Amino acid sequence: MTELLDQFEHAVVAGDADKSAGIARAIAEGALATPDEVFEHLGSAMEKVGSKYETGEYFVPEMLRSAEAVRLAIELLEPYLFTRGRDQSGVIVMGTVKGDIHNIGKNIIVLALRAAGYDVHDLGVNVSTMKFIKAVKETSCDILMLSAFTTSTKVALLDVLTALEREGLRDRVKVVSGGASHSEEFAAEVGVDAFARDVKSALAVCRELLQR
Ligand code: B12
Repeated sequence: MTELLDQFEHAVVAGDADKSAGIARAIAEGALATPDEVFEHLGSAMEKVGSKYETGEYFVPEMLRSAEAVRLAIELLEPYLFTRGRDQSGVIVMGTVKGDIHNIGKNIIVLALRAAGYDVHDLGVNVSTMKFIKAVKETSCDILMLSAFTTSTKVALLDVLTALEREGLRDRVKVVSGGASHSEEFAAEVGVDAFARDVKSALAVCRELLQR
C-alpha cells in the first residue's frame, strides 16, 4: 500500500494529473488507503512542490499543474472519504486571511476535517475580518481556523484576534492558525490557542481543543 501512496505522491509532484487521478480512483474503489493516509500524502506532495518552487526548480506553471492534480484527486476521492466513519463533531469556520490568496493547503485541511466529521464552513481566501466575525456569530462555531501565508498577512491575523476581543467573542471560540511561513513562535506571540503545521497535527489539535 505504501508503494501505491508513494506513486500517488510522486504523480502529484510531477503534475501528472492522469496518473494521480487513476490512482485516486483505484484507492476510492478498492478502499486501498485510509483518509488520513491520503491527506498526509497530498499534503506532503504539495509541500515538496512548494520547496521545488522556492529553490527555482519549478515555476508557476509546474506548480499549478500539481495543484490541478490535487484538485482532481480530491474530487474523485471525496465520495469515498465521506462514506468513511464520522467520529468527530464540532463546528469550524475556516478561511485565508485578508490580503492572502493561498488556498491549496487550506483546501486539504478543510477536506480532512470534513472527512473526520466536522461541520466546516469554508469562507475561502482574502477573507476580511468582518466576514470572519459575522461567520463566528452566525455559526456559533467551536473553532475558528485562520490560514496566513505571507509575512504581511500576519497583520490581518492579528486584526481578527483583536476584533474577536472587541466583539466579546474571544472566550467563545478557540482560534487555530497555520500556513506556510508561519511558526509556532509567531502563533504564541499573537495569542492563538493552537498552531498546526500539517493535516495530521491540525486534526489532533481540533480533537484536543474540543475535548477541553
Ligand atoms: C503555491 C504558492 C503560491 C500560489 C498560490 C496558489 C494557490 N491557489 O494557493 C501563487 C503563485 C498564486 C502564489 C502567490 C504569492 N505568493 Co506564494 N507560495 C506558494 C508556495 C510555493 C506553496 C504554498 C502551498 O500551496 N504549499 C503546499 C501546501 C499543501 O502547503 P501549505 O500551504 O503550507 O499548507 C499546509 C500547512 O501550512 C498547513 N496549513 C495551511 N493552512 C492552514 C490553516 C490552518 C488553520 C492550519 C491549522 C494549518 C494550515 O496544512 C497544509 C497541509 O499540510 C509557497 C512556498 C512554500 N514552500 O510554502 C509560496 C509562499 C507562501 N508565497 C509567498 C509569496 C511572497 C507570494 C506572493 C506575495 C508573491 C510571490 N512573489 O509569489 C503572492 C501572494 C499573493 C497573495 N496576495 O496571497 C511566500 C511568502 C513569504 C512570506 N514570508 O511572506 C512563500 C513562502 C514563498 C517564498 N518563500 O517567498 N503563491
